[in-house]
Amino acid sequence: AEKKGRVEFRDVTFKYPGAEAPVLSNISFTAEPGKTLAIIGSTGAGKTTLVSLLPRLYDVASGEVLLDGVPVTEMDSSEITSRVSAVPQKPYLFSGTIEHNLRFGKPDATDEELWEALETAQAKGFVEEKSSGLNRRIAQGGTNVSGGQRQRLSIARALVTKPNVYLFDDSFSALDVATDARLRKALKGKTKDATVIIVAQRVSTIADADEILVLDNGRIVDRGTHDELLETSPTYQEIVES
Ligand code: DCP
Ligand code: MG
Repeated sequence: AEKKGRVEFRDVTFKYPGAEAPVLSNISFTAEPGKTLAIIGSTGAGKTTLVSLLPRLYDVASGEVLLDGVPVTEMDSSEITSRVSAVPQKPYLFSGTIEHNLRFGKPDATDEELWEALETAQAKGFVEEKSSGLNRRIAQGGTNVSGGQRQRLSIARALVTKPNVYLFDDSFSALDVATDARLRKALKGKTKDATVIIVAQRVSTIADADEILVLDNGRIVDRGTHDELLETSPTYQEIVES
């Protein structure tokens, strides 16, 4: 069967409600199953806004966002959430056990599936280190775990749902470079059939992506692989050097 999870943005323009100026203009790209698309750009460039349009946190002003050829505006929100897993820039953990937090998107997941997701997300050791294990209590907002642990639990939660599309919004920034690299390697093995879209700050996180979009002031100013952008994109070079 054909792999699912093809994401297409067609000439998308977006304004926040009440705002005058668009924060995204003429955004067009395709992200394919089995591939990793990365988005990089300075703070305020519109990266989070861009990835929020697929799960329809907002709807576009003009243009179209399609999932496997179907405009997301024509899909049920439950269908979108079952097929697209987003790890938000500020991951949200709620008051309850680790198990509750992990099962959020897939209540019937087995313990084995939870542990597998934790292993991929490099969070297995952290959960195993206390005898309460999966029953360990998380405080509202995840305030009793570190930022990096919150990110990894949130990544594990996304993995549990086994979606067609993963959106990682700056999900690796609180991790040290070695953990970041281990996590992405493990992730690659588990997301072979899925479409992976990664928003990143660090070039090292996305250097091996199949395509990188360089976003500046709401527009895609350059696109290509890491090696291509090093040759052709002054904006990318600036990010590399920063
Ligand atoms: N913006 C807004 N209303 C919101 C969210 C954002 O008006 N609810 C504005 C702020 C920025 C622009 O939209 O001018 C783009 O914001 P993003 O959060 O999309 O920017 P990034 O994700 O690229 O920034 P960062 O790297 O800081 O996460
Ligand atoms: Mg952002």
